[in-house]
Amino acid sequence: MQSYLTLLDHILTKGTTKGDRTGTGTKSVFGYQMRFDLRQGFPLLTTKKVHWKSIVHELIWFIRGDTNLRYLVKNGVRIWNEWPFQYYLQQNGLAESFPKHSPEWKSEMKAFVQQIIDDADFAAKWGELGPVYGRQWRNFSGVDQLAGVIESIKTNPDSRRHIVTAWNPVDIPEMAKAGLPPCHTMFQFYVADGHLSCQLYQRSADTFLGVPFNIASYALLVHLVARECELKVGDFVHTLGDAHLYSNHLEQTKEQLSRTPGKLPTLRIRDDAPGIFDIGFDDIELIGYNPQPGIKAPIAV
Ligand code: THF
Repeated sequence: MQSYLTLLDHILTKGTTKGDRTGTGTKSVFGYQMRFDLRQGFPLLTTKKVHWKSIVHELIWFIRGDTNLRYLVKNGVRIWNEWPFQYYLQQNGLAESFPKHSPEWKSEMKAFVQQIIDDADFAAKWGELGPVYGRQWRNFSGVDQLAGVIESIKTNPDSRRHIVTAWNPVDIPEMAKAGLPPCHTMFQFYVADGHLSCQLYQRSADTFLGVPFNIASYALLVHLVARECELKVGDFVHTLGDAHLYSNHLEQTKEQLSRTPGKLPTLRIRDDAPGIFDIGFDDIELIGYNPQPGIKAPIAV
């Protein structure tokens, strides 16, 4: 994970001060690439505790083609709450009464999430994030890209067209309403010497909060697809467009950089686990994850 820490340092020292959609302000660089050899261990950050459970559930949610917040919050995953909640406030003329990140906003969000859990009709109406990742992966205008790419890896491993794209220009306005246009825009698989590699193009990278999740999520996806295709894991190549540190994450970033990385954990998928489309949380096990304490930082909405 040294390459992640090098990226943090690179943005801190070389980044340009740049405004952004959320009004928070960032330090930013454009164009950056990291490579993680998945044979060396599972790339989950050890220099702070990362909420692994959220990563696994979010990926299962994508793989199942689900786009409603309900599955996530029922499983204790909070990372998508802000967007449908903010949309709910706006649509109900409440955005002014609940300034972002204020105590009232936080308690109102708690109530919102509880209602998503308790009330299926409310969840159907307000928990829907629009045609985000899960929809595009499994049903991009009728195309099941994930099943298609797995089939093409199996039948034609040398192909240079093993691509899944979440960037569906027709659907972007609908995604922007309650969710977000995809940050991890497209990915490509590559097979050589019996090993499966994957490269992701991420257009926008919240480097302190989001990127540790994104790296682990795609590493897990490579493991799941490799298992499905009877291949070993190779590299995860992470290519970033606008790689930024929010101005309210700079102190946390320095704290992160003062720490020394530990040994990487390993991933195990149970031998009797079903295929990728039916995989469950308990089929996936992370062994030997001994991170340093978490570092809190506010998410930009
Ligand atoms: N929006 C922004 N601003 N940054 C992102 O990284 C991001 N994502 C997804 C969609 N929109 C985004 C959501 N991914 C956290 C982590 C990943 C997220 C969103 C939020 C987060 O807050 N993590 C905290 C707490 C985790 C917890 O325990 O619940 C952390 O400390 O890691 C990029 O894909």
